[in-house]
Amino acid sequence: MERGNQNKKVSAILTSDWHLREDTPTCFTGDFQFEQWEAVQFIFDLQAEYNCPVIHAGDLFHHWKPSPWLLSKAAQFIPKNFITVYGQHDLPQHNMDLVDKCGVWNLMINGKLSILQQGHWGWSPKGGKGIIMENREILVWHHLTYLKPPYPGAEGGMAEGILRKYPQFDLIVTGDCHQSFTIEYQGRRLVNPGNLTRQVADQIDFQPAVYLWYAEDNSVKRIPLPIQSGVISREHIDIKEKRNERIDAFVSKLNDDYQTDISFEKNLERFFESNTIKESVKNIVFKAIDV
Ligand SMILES: [Mn+2]
Repeated sequence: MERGNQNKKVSAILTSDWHLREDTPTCFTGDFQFEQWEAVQFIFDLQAEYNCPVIHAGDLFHHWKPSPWLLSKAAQFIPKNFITVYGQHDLPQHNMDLVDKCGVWNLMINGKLSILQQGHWGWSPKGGKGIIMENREILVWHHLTYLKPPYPGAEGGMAEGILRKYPQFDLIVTGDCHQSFTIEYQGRRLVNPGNLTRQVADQIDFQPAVYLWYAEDNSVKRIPLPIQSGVISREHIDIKEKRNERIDAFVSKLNDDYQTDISFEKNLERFFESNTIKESVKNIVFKAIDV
């Protein structure tokens, strides 16, 4: 089936934040493994159809240490010509010095994917080079990027600001923010593909997607991924909210436009960004909470 634009050549498939996992997210009432592997298979088939690279912007696994079963499944079903960077979820204790312990590393040494030199979580593009594809320079970056801040005081940056700040790149593919969007600025483009599967109740209306990228005019086409309907529940959150008036009162003070799925880990990251904490201390904390 032809999904792309018939008279243009697909140069790459853009995707991010697969967060492959063996357990079922609390909000998910359907068959999560079915949904996850169907999405992976869909991208596998797209890659076979267009015979182009698949560019993934980080967080391949939900936890850096996948079980042997999850690792084998990933090795079996990951699309060919798969290129990624490390997200914080891929890194033991969020530490680049420990990469040889993680699942993504295992897939790399077994030839299932390639890992770019730059663009990992915590990296900054100062003077960095992108990858060149069909005369276009591409930055793949696991960096929180959004159209509006997902929560008050969000680190990272606004998508247009990032495009303006790094004019050397024709295409910037970002990961970390679990929303799906693209913007264009003076012929250059940023794509934040968003996550592969819905793993939090706030994504009840989210349609996961990948983007086909056309180098010739730097355009994209959004391709929705197959999903089951009616399998995301807010019930566990609603019950909690009912039981706790104090939290209710707090939540009602928050701006409705903000996502409320900030994790404890995300809060820690924010704390570390805005305070001067020794690397050795961060490592001990991340190790203690097993990220
Ligand atoms: Mn992520």
